[in-house]
Formats: sequence, structure tokens, C-alpha cells
Amino acid sequence: MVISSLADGIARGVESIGDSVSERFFEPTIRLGVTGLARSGKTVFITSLVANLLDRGRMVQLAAARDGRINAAFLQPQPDDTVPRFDYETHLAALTGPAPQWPDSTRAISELRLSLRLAPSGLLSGLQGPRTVHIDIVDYPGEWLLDLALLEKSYDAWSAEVLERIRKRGSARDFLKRAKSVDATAAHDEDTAQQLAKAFTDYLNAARVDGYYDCTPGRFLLPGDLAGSPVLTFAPIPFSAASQRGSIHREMQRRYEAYKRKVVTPFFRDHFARIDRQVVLVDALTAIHSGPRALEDLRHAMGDILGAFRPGGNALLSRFLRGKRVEKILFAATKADHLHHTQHPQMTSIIKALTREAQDRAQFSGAQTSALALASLRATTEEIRNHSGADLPCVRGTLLDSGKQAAFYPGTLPDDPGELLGAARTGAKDWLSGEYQAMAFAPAKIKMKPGYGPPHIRLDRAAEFLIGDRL
Ligand SMILES: Nc1nc2c(ncn2[C@@H]2O[C@H](COP(=O)(O)OP(=O)(O)O)[C@@H](O)[C@H]2O)c(=O)[nH]1
Ligand SMILES: [Mg+2]
Repeated sequence: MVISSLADGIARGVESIGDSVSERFFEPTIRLGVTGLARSGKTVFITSLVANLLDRGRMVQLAAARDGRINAAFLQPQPDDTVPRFDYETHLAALTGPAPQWPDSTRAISELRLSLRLAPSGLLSGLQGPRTVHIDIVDYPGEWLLDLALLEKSYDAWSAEVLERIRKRGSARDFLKRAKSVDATAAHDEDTAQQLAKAFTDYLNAARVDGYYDCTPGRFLLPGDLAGSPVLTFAPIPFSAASQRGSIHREMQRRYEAYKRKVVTPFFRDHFARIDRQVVLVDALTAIHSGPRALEDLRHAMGDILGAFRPGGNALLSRFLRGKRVEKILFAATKADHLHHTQHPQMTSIIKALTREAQDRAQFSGAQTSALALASLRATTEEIRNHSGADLPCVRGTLLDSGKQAAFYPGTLPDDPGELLGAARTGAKDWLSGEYQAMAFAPAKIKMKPGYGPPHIRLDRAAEFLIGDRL
């Protein structure tokens, strides 16, 4: 419709003016949290979701868009002045430019307000004018949710637990050597503290590369503007005797408590506690490609992440929430364009199985949950290729490293996700049946059509679940 696209165009230009007076009165706001571990696809998801809500040609499964009830969509200034704005324009330009690139990885929380002007609906539609719904999209690292477990743990308990857990990890060897050689009762000196913290951070980064997901404190990996500050300059160290004031142990303890108070608590109180709807993105394919141990580790991390959504699971968090809770949680396996669509049901079963416990808990407490496999930005096309007499469902795309076109058969996911998760749980070294091939595609060159956002898979279904009932 000409009028609506015109309104769209104008409205998008006036972001800086805003509509802050009427906004305070009765304009409903949905706070949509987008989280997931590093590289799970948060930035691409938000960028494509926003682009596809601005231009809704590919959003047929979003009922309000299909039925033409969204008159206009526009970006507005966000309500939180101290949170960085999600850099939508830069990310979109990277993804859809003439030489498309994946966006740079982001390392902190950010926010974007998208407003939808909706045609009146329902019984009173004759009496109402158009109404506006604001969607505040909040992007934050899933690693930060893992820190929730720290809130109720003392430094000594945390320290002992971490040292035990990483005892046998090759990537922790250097750090452990250093930690063991420290006399925890000696007088604190900043040099030692910094060296320990650096060795510990190096270990966390290496562990992450090795496919471990249990890498807390979360801000060590994603320090943002806290890099180098004392709240991030501590590490677990072995100790035995009660420590003295001024000792290394006492100072580590103090910084750990400061980290909880100044970093973890404000995030849960000021951001997490205000979320209405949540999408948790999971890159299950990469974990499967990495092998059973990575998948088992991912399952653990998901359990910990989702523990944050269990009401009453943490006394401090309950206090911040004051009875409020997340109404809907979507678990989404990302990058489904790495698989031919005939394998998407298996992918969905895997994500369901991975988040099973958490889903049961959420349902029990009244939050509605759902799981699906999606691609925020489709980088491949499908084709059937004949290989030694068998038809293999493949995907074709541009390889990230060489820039060459190639068709891939990623391997067959089992119908029963238990086959993979069971092997992972029992500590198998390799997958019994079949290899899963890792691959990295560059974003495809897109010819953007007016009225259409970038191509995706099931992003519209995700939107319908997350916000459809409020439009
Ligand atoms: N093929 C494909 N790759 C994706 C998709 N979404 C994300 N990726 C890949 O995953 C990487 C990490 O995505 P990003 O959104 O930056 O993750 P974040 O760290 O969670 O914000 C990207 O650089 C892409 O390589 C998708 O929909 N399709
Ligand atoms: Mg990101």
C-alpha cells in the first residue's frame, strides 16, 4: 500500500524526534531479550528480525503482517540512556552490502527500539484509532547468565569448584601451575594479581576455543569497558588456612565479591529483571560438529543459562523480579541454512532435547516455551546431488575462507536426538554413526527488493511466537 510505505519512509527518518510524550501514556512496550552464547547468532538475528519487521514481505507467518494490520514500522530512540544502541545500520550494511560480510562480534549489552503502528482490531476497532506497540530488543551475552550461579557462592567455594573442574584440562595447565605456586597468605601485590588474572583469562579464552562453554566469570571473556579494572583482576587460587588482612587471598576474595556486587547484580536487577519475552539462540550444529564432549558441555551450559529463568531458583533474583516473570521463551537452533530442510525436524528435536529440563521447568512456572530451527539470514540454497547412486540433500553456498561456491552434505542427523545426547552424556570420544561436517558460508549476495527484508528461514514464526499475540 502506497500510504503505509510512505509513512514508513518518513517515520524512519525522524528517529531523533521521537514521540516521548504520548509514549508515556499507555503505549504498550514489549521488552524482548535476545541471548545465547558467543557466536550463537544474536547480532545476525536482531539485524535480520528488524529488517524483516521494517519490510515485511517475507513475514507471512507473522499474522499481523500477513493480514496487513501493521501500518508502519520505525526505529525510535530507546528508553535506556546508558545502554549502547544496537548498531543496526552498520550490521545491516555489512550483511547486505555488495561484498556481504558477517558483522563484527559484539561483546556487551545493547538495545534497539522498534515501534509498530497497528490498525485497530477487535470489537472496539470502530472506536479506536491506530495504536503503537514498542518493541525494545535487548541483546546480551548468554555468558552473563552463567554468572547467576556466582551470586550465592562464596569466593572459597567458587575457587575450589573451578580448580577441581579444570584440573585435567590441557588449556588450563599454565594457569594451574601459576595458581599453585602462589602463596595465598602472602601480602597482596598487584603484579601477582594481574598475572594470575591474565593467566586465568587466557585459559578461559582457550577453553572457549576448545569448545568448553562453562567459562565464567562471563565478563572475563567479554570485558567491554571493564577490561583491566580490579573487578576483573582476580582468579581462583588454592588456599588452606584462614587468611590475613592484606593477603593475596583476602584481596582476591574482595574483588570476587566486588564483581558480584558491581557487575553481576546490576545486570540482573536493571536489565534481566525487566525482560518480558526471551529468545535463547543455540548454535547446536557447531557443537555437534565439534563432537560429543562439546555437545555435552553445551547441554550443561544451557541448563545453567536457563536456570536464570526458573522463578525462585535464586533468592536475590526473586527479589529483583518481585513476582514478575518472563512470559514466553523461545529456544531457537540457529544457522539452519547449513542443513537441507528435510533435516530441520531432526534439528528441532535436538534443540528440544537439549533444553528439555529447562522447558519443563518453565512450563511448570507458567512461561510458555517453544523450540524451532531457524536461519536469521539464509546463506545457502538447497540441491539434491547424486553420490554413488544415492540422492543426498545438500546445501550450496559461498565458502567463507576461499570465496568459492560449493555444495555440502553435512551428514545425517538421527531421528532420535537421544542418539547424540546419549553418546555425549556417557563421554563418547567420537560419534558412532557418521561424521558431521563443519562448514562456514559467507553471507549470500542479496538483491534487496522493495518491501522485502533479507531472506531467512522461520524468522517469521519466531516473531509470531515472541510478539504476535500483542500485535
Ligand atoms: N549460515 C548462517 N550463518 C550464520 C547465521 N547467523 C549467524 N551465522 C554465523 O554465526 C556467526 C556469529 O553470529 P553473530 O550474530 O555475530 O553471533 P553473536 O556472537 O551471538 O552475536 C556469524 O559470523 C556467521 O558466521 C545464519 O542465519 N546463517
Ligand atoms: Mg553479537
